[in-house]
Amino acid sequence: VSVTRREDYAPPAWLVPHTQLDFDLDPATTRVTATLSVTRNGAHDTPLRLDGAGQQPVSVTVDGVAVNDWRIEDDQLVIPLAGDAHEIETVVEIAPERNTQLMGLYASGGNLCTQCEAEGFRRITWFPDRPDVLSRYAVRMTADKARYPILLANGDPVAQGDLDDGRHWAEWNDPYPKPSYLFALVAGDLAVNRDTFTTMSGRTVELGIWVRAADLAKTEHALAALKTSMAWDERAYGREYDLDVFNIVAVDDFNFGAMENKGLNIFNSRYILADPDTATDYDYDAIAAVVAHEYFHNWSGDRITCRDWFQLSLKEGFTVYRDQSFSADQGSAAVKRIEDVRGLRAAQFPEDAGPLAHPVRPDSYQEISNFYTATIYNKGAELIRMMATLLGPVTFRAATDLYFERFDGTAATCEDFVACMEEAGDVDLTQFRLWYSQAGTPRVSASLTERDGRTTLRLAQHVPTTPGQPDKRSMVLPLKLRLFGAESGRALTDERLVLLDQPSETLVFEGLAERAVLSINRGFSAPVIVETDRTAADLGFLARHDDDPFARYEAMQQLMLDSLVAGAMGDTAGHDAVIAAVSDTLANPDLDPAFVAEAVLLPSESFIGDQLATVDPEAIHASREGLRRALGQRLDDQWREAYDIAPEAYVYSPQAKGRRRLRSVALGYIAASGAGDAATLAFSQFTAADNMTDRQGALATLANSDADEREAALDIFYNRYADNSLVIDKWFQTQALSSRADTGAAVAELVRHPDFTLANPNRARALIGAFAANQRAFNAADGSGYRFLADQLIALDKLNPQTAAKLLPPLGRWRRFDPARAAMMRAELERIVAAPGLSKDVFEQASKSLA
Ligand code: BAL
Ligand code: ZN
Repeated sequence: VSVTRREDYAPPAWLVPHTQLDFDLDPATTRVTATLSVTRNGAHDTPLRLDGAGQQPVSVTVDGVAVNDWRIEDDQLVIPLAGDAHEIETVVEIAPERNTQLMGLYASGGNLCTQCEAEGFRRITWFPDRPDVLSRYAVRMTADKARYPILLANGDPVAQGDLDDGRHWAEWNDPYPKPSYLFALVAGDLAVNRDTFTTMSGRTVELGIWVRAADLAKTEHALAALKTSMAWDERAYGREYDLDVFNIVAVDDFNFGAMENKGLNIFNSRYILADPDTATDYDYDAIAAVVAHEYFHNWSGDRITCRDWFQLSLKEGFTVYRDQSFSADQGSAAVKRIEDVRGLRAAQFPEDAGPLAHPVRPDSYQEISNFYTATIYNKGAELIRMMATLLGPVTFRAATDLYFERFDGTAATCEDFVACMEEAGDVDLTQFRLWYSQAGTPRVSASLTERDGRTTLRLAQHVPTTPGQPDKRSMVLPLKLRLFGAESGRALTDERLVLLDQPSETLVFEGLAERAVLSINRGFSAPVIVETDRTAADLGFLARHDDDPFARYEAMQQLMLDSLVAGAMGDTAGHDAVIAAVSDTLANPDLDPAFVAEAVLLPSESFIGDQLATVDPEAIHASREGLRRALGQRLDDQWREAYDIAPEAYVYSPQAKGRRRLRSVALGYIAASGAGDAATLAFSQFTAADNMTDRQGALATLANSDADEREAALDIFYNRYADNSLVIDKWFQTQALSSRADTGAAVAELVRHPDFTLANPNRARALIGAFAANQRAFNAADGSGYRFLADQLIALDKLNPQTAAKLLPPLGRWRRFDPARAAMMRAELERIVAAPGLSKDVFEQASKSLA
């Protein structure tokens, strides 16, 4: 097994100031001629080493002369060179239509497109395929004009023309030096939605979103989001767009959500295409967030890239923080924060607590594709957020200005970013840097005691051991806190930011007028787990009175969690405190419906599992369903009141979104109550809906039920959207997420459905990925879920290792389960490791999960 280590970083031996690529495009055989101007970097006598992926060069020339003293060593083309500057030309042939990995140049929906991050460019041509080799690219493409009338690449178009044989050509030039992972081209039969954007210095940028002609009407939302993002980045970060054109292309077969190639973003179509009939509010929000994310990468990623892949969070953590801030500005910042924390807890906390835990800046990898993780992205964003909190908004902006100015045009490191924060903020971030090097979610215990008129807050931190990191040091935890009076409900202190940087600390509050209730980690100021000894009464109090919306939500969640965990452990769970708090939240006219919807939603089954020493999926399911039923029955009137708000014609706005969300949560509780009319209500919502949010919300409720309407709704939905693959993904996913006892069997049947294919990553994730996230179904006591996932994963690995490896982590959670389940999960991991021809992607994840 070959391991790449951060400590082994060495600058490139050769630089490539200029790259000319000539593509003779054809799905069966594409001929790529690459002309690299190379210069020796420093005094050494190392030969030129170019990365490839097993392809044989058709020819190699040096300064115009064919040579044959090259050799292939470990997938590298090694060319001895005498001088300090040469021009190297290689010719290779590749087969896009046989590229099922979707890395490099491949075919999707009859078009040709590329995906190069992280190491796909080497599947196109020989090149020093590492992010610190920045080159100016000139690209020429030749292709059949009828089949591929549109030819796009990075940068600006330069020239185009027709050839006699029905083929045509186009040339594009990107004036900005970039690493190979940002290279892109698209050849296809595409229609465009065009607009322009005038930048803050008055330049006009031609915008284009390219899709198949039938999808053109579904591009308005993405185009609007792009313009909003461009203006936002000027305002919030002073960043202006720098080319004359900005193109986005949507493709159906894509491993990532999207890709930030310079001037030519390529998107998974699920993050572009939307209209009210086919996309939910969640989809609309995600499209705006991903469009913004990729656009923001133009500065945090493209203008300043990463020195090596260990620095991935430099661009991803920062860019996620930027897109989260953007989305917060478009609607309710409180609800956005709640959603982001829920996502972090669902994906990153389990990762940080399991066998695949790694620091935000990892120390080693076998396959870099495995490190596009929630830790690099979402925990990385939390690190940026904490630094922004420490510096305050004005200083943080000065620090990012310094970063953009100092490192523009370079390949930088996480350390470079932190040093800018330190310098502009005039703060010492020495200990803060542990956030980059130590894995694991810190735990904070907080307890408040009162004696002789003094209130004492004791804080202690513990960072758990993670693979390869047995001993942890104390970290800097920025905790926003405030005390409230238990009787009056008034704030007893201002909000203060406490930096817990010792194993334990004590804070004393003198002369408080009444007993204090602790509000801590307000706004989720630190990505930690806080354990408090707050009573149900105090949590209920905070759920009603806390002035920080996140803390208020959190108090409600903790109250629910305490009741659900007790229930799962066999205690007779007390539901009363939860029911009272939910009732008061529903009745409070001052609260935003979008916030109410989040606040009254129970924690997921897997999050409940994360609180238990041993996950008992059936007991957790029963506990949660029990509380849902009790809430549904006891608050029936209130759910119906929330549900019966006057129907309104569809509009996408924060307010309308919030009302739809609350209605769908209410419908879920009405169904959970066992009410006889629940299925009728859901089915009539399903048929009457004028938008996908309401339609899918009703379908999900029915999919969980035994009602007769269930099959009818699934059939109607399928037939209505049979030719829309993104909606058919929802059809698969809704069934895979069903809480019914027969979901495992249903999913096993669905893989035989004519529309199911592992070749399309969205489809694979919609059915297999969703099923593995369904805690109860996946962890069926007979091990059938584990066997099923392993079978699918082994099959998918042969087509697309990167996407297969992403589906593996649920099997790696075996330590969290009882011995019988753990043994079955391990057996499947061992079967995967032993599978013939296994990719290094899946091998790394499976072997680390077994260790
Ligand atoms: N760079 C890979 C896709 C993304 O994070 O934008
Ligand atoms: Zn990104």
